[in-house]
Formats: sequence, C-alpha cells, structure tokens
Amino acid sequence: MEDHSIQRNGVFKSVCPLDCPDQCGLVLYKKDGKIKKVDGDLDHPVTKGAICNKVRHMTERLYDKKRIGHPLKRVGPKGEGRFKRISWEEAVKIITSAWQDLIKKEGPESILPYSFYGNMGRISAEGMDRRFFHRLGASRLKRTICSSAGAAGYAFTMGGSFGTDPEETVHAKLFIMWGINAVSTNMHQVTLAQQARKNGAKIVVIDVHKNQTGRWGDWFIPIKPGTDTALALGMMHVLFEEGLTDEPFMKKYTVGHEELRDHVKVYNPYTVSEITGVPVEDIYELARLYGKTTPSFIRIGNGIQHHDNGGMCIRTIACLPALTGQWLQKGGGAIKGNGSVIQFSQYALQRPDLLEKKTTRAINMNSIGKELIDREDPPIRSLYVYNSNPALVAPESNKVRKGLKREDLFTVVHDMFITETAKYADIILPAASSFESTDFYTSYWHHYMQLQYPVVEHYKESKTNSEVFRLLAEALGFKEKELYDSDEVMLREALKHSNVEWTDLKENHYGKALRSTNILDDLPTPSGKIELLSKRMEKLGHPPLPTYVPLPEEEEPFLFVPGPNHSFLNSTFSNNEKHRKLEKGPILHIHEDDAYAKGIKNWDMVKIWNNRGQCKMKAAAGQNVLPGVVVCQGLWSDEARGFSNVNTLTPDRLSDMGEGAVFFSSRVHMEKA
Ligand SMILES: Nc1nc2c(c(=O)[nH]1)N[C@H]1C(S)=C(S)[C@@H](COP(=O)(O)OP(=O)(O)OC[C@H]3O[C@@H](n4cnc5c(=O)[nH]c(N)nc54)[C@H](O)[C@@H]3O)O[C@H]1N2
Ligand SMILES: Nc1nc2c(c(=O)[nH]1)N[C@H]1C(S)=C(S)[C@@H](COP(=O)(O)OP(=O)(O)OC[C@H]3O[C@@H](n4cnc5c(=O)[nH]c(N)nc54)[C@H](O)[C@@H]3O)O[C@H]1N2
Ligand code: SF4
Ligand SMILES: [Mo]
Repeated sequence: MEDHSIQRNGVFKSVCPLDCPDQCGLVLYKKDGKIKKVDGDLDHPVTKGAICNKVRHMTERLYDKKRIGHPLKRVGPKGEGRFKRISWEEAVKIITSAWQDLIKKEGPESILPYSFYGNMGRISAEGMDRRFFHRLGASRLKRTICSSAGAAGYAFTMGGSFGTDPEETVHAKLFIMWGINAVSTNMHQVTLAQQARKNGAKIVVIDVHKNQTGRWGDWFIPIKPGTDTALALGMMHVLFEEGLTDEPFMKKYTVGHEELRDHVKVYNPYTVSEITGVPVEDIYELARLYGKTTPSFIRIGNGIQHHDNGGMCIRTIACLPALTGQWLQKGGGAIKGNGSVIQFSQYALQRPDLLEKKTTRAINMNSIGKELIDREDPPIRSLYVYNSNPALVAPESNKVRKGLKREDLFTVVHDMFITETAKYADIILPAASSFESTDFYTSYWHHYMQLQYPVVEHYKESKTNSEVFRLLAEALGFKEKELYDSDEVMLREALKHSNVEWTDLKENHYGKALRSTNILDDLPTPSGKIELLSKRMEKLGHPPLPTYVPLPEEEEPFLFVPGPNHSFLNSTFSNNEKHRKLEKGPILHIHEDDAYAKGIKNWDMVKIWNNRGQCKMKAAAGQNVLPGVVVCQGLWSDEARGFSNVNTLTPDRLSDMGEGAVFFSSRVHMEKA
C-alpha cells in the first residue's frame, strides 16, 4: 500500500469537496502543519487550475475561530445556542443510551438520519453512514432537496443522468444556458463556452433574472417563472412546422415523434408568448437559431426544476436535442447532470444487505418540518444531522424550527460549526474537514473521479463522518465487520468495479470514466430509445407527451425566486464575515414598475410575506426581472442581522416528479417596510 502519511510542509493535490458541479482539482500549500493557501490544480483536465473566489478563501473557514473542536452538550433552551464542552466518551454514551432507550420503546424507525452533500466525498456522504443506519434499522431519508425533480424528468426522456461530455462543448456553435446561473454555479462551463465563443459560438441565456450569467450571454431571454415547458413546446412547434427537425435521427433513435408533431400544433408562438412573456418574434428566432445551428448544446440548470412543474419542464427540454439530432454531434446535446456516467459499486460502498430484509420507512427531507411535527407510528424522536443545515436550507423553515424545538426530540448535529440547526441540538459533534479525510469524489458534471488523502491532521478533537459511525457502532455493540472497515478498504472495494482506471487515479489523483460510444443504441429507457412519448409516464399518471402545466394559483401577487448566490455554497460560508462582505447583502430585485406602484425606491427596506412567514431586505428596482417577479440570492446565515431566512417563505409542497423541492414556486406580498 502507498504511503499517505501527512507531511508538515509541501504542496499537495486535493479536490474541492463542495456540492458544485465543477468539482475542481485543488492544490494545498502547507507550511508548519497548516494549510496556507488553496489554489487550483493546473493538471486537472477540465478545471485547469482555475477555482472560485469562495474556495480561494477556504482557509478562513478551516481556521475560523468559530470552528468547533470538541463535542458539546446543550445547556440552554433549544435554539438559543448555549453549550458546554464534553468528552467524546460522554457524547457517545449520551447518544447511544438515548437511542437504545428509543429502540426499546418505539423501535429504531423513531430515529431519522438527515444529511446532504456538505462534503461530496462518497464515503463521507453516502458510505459508512448508510451501512450504519441500515444496521440500526433507522428510518431512511429521501434525499430530494436538490435535483430529484429534474433527474426524474430527464430520466423519462433519456433513461438516466448522463449527457454530453462537457470537455466536448468547446466544439458547440450555440449554447443555451437554460435556468442556470453558470457564472456563479458552474464557472468552468462558462470557460468552455468562452473558448467556443472565440470560434463564433453564440450564447443564449433563458432566466427569470438578469444576473451575472444573463449579462454575460449574447442574448438574454427573460421568462415568467415556471413557464419554460411552454417555451420548449413553442420551439418544437416551429421546428416541426418549418421542417427544421432531423427526421432520420428521430426515426432511428426516438419513439413518439409523430405523436409529438401532432401534439405541439397547439403550442403556437402566440399562445406560448401569452404564457411565457417571451415575445412571439423571439420564440421564432430562438427556434430557428436552434434548428439551424449545429452543434448546439443546452446546459439545463437546477433553477427550472425547483418548481411544482419542474420534472415535466426538464423532461420537455431534454427532448429538444433529439428533434434536431444533436446527440450525434461532437459537443452537441445537453447536460442536466452527468451523475451516472462514473460507475463504481454502490453495493460495496453502502452494503444494503445490512438492512437484512427490514422494510424501513422513508421520509422526504423536503417535508422535514411537517414530519417532525405531525409524523406518527412512530413519531420521529431522534434526528441525526450531518453534511446539512436544514434549519436554513429546507423549505418552510418556521415549521422546521418548530419541529426542532420539540422537547421530546433528541437531536445530534455533526458539523464543523454551530449552524442554525446545531443551535437546536442536544449534542454537537465536531466534524473534520474533507482535507483531513480519505475519500473519493465523482463529479455530477464532468467525467472525472478524484481521490483525497488527508493533507492535514484532524482539527482539535474533530472526527470524520465515518469515524463517528464506527464509534457509534462499537458503543451499540454491533458485530458486523463491515461497520469497521477503514476508509481505504471501503474505497478499494467500491472501485473494484469501476469505469475509472485505478492506475490513473493512483498516478494523477484523477481518472476519467470510460464510456461506451454507442450509448444511443441502447438507452436505459423502457424502449431503449429517447422517449418523446413515454408509456411509463402514462402509467404513473403523467401526460405521456411533454405538456405545459401551470404553477398553482395563490393569492399573493408576486412570484418569489430565492436562489443561491455567488459567494456562498448554499449556507456554507454564509457564517463567514469575509464571504458575506464579498456579497452586497440580501437584496430583493424588483421590476421598476412594481416598485413605482408600491412607492419603493432603490435601497429602501422592503417587507415580503405570505402565510408561511416574512422577510425583510433591501430593494433594487430596475429591469433585471419581469413585472410580477421578485428575486433574491443567497442562503444567509442568521448571523447576518436584520434579515430573516428566505426559506420562511418557501412552501414544502413536492414537485410533479421525483418528490423534489419547489423553492422557486412561492408567492409573496410586498410592501415598503
Ligand atoms: N456560487 C455558488 N455555486 C453553487 C451553489 C451556490 O450556492 N453558490 N450551489 C450548488 C448547488 S447545490 C446547486 S444545485 C447548483 C445550482 O445552480 P444552478 O443550476 O445555476 O441553479 P440555481 O442557481 O438554483 O438557479 C439557476 C437559475 O434559474 C433561474 N430560475 C429560477 N426559476 C426559473 C424559471 O422558472 N425559469 C428559468 N428559465 N429560470 C429560472 C434563477 O434565476 C437562476 O439564475 O449550484 C451549485 N453551485
Ligand atoms: N431558498 C432556497 N433554498 C435552498 C436552495 C435554493 O436555491 N433556495 N437550494 C437547495 C439545494 S439545491 C441544496 S443542494 C440544499 C443544500 O443544503 P445543505 O446540503 O444543507 O448545504 P449547506 O447549507 O452547504 O450545508 C452543509 C453543511 O455540511 C457541513 N459539512 C461540511 N463538510 C462536512 C463533513 O465532512 N461532515 C459533516 N458532518 N458536516 C460537514 C457544513 O459545515 C454545512 O453546515 O439547499 C437547498 N435550499
Ligand atoms: S466551489 Fe465549485 S468552482 Fe469553487 S472550487 Fe469548488 S468545485 Fe471549483
Ligand atoms: Mo443543490
């Protein structure tokens, strides 16, 4: 086995652990045992040494005075944030005796793990935790907060989460950035598009907000939230009507193109313009541009699927490249996500056999507030949170916090900081950072896997996720040897059957997934083809052909779109002063006509509210959004004072497909504060 011992000084390869499609290769500069500088790895074939500003300032976070180094026990009321230091021994004892008690009285399903991708490491995010909670027989969590609506919708059309190789998009002549704020959220796709632009490529941005990405594009198309399905159908109408479709491609590789041709007749540009707010002539121009440019590439963002109709929206847009045969063009096609391109053994990693045929219940993370308050048979009596900050990031946060406040709920939070969620914990456990861990990373955008070996010692008494689960397993007296495998053993077992070569990984810290070239010949859809018409959808109660379904009507007049911002990564970094300063503060973008009608001037404080909660922030009036739409960015920490969390306003309804979150389908009233 190779030597992975930690050196005091030097330059070390690493990988960005954050939930970001780019998954950059990093180099860490170490002096006297500490990381002094975080930079990009010039050798990484996709990210090529460029990284974002937020991670350039990662050392702020690693050595932040507020980072926790010891287990803590709550001494004040839930939510107040008063804790005292305890030992690991005591913390583990408190947790395991509470759980043993619960298991006896209410069964193990009264315990719920809650996690997401604060650290994307496969072992940290979905490795030993799965083994442990399977063995425990705890409730399972449906991890649906991010992209599950879109993933489900895309899979109805294409069969799974795979698309164009982003490295090939340099050859594209047209980019449609559709509901993605790529300048902030996928910067290397922007770099690749810039290269293509030098060779004459055009960049179209379709968004509800003229943000950095909208300003960067050649043509910005503003659209009413939740109406993109109609725009895509209008494009199809024109493509069929004007003979811009690739008939041989559709015959060979799709099912349902004749039905679709008929079906989209009703979506003429006049009707579609009424729905979307996009002018008739722009719909024609966009469709013709798409129909006549090859290779054309669509980067499908996460924004359009955080809506009640988000699954259908992605399912529909995913049909477009098939209409013009773009999947056969180098650099053409689309990316929603490439999460299933890299293969390895999930079974070896997660050991579902440890469930031993127990059929445990599954609870949707998007409804965590409701579930904490209302769930019975048995109620959730204990919550174990890691890699996530639900008090800030989950919808209906007033409900979430009401649930977290329950005196009869035993909450453990494992994190690097006393997050908004951790303030409600009975026990807080200190987390080691990814740079202190052994793990492997698989991007959901590019096709590379990367390895991480510890570069620094654990911060104070902190522990990695898998270390904590091994400790808990031992204290509970579990005998299964899989619960004690080292990270290195888990990694080797998971990668035994992978389409990434171990020799590449060992040599470079990264390796590219080998893909079969004729993927279109046998897609993992029921028909093996691209399904423009899906019988499976029909069986599940969806329209079998792409269909526009409007967002639910509510009484509040403004559609409210609270997305992520440039300088935070979801709520990560929002507790750091440096990163907060990089942003101007929580700002509400309002159309100037709406502002005028409400007597709101630039930089006035405004109040927005609905029956779920309220929020105050500064107004920016102008033309960055359409009338009737208000937009703000960033999941701001409670520490950013004078401002309350945007998720007090978002609904915990579930999307049409994939039981996803609908953060961007909320509506609000607005007034000058
Ligand atoms: N800097 C930074 N990078 C990040 C993150 C971060 O917080 N900060 N988060 C990471 C994570 S977890 C994710 S999932 C991705 C998300 O990154 P993206 O895929 O870019 O998704 P969002 O930023 O949520 O939304 C993208 C855009 O959709 C627009 N939008 C909202 N509703 C609609 C609509 O109905 N139609 C159209 N056409 N546009 C709409 C929003 O205005 C926004 O500009 O980014 C990752 N990268
Ligand atoms: N209004 C609104 N809400 C949203 C969104 C939006 O666009 N608008 N976006 C949604 C989306 S797409 C997503 S993906 C979610 C993301 O929501 P979360 O997954 O909760 O992401 P973060 O807020 O970054 O929280 C991650 C936490 O993990 C911790 N952490 C990091 N590394 C480790 C580790 O190794 N071990 C442990 N135990 N902890 C660690 C970090 O310190 C941080 O507190 O938010 C969703 N919420
Ligand atoms: S957050 Fe994204 S862009 Fe920034 S370093 Fe990490 S992977 Fe790269
Ligand atoms: Mo996400």
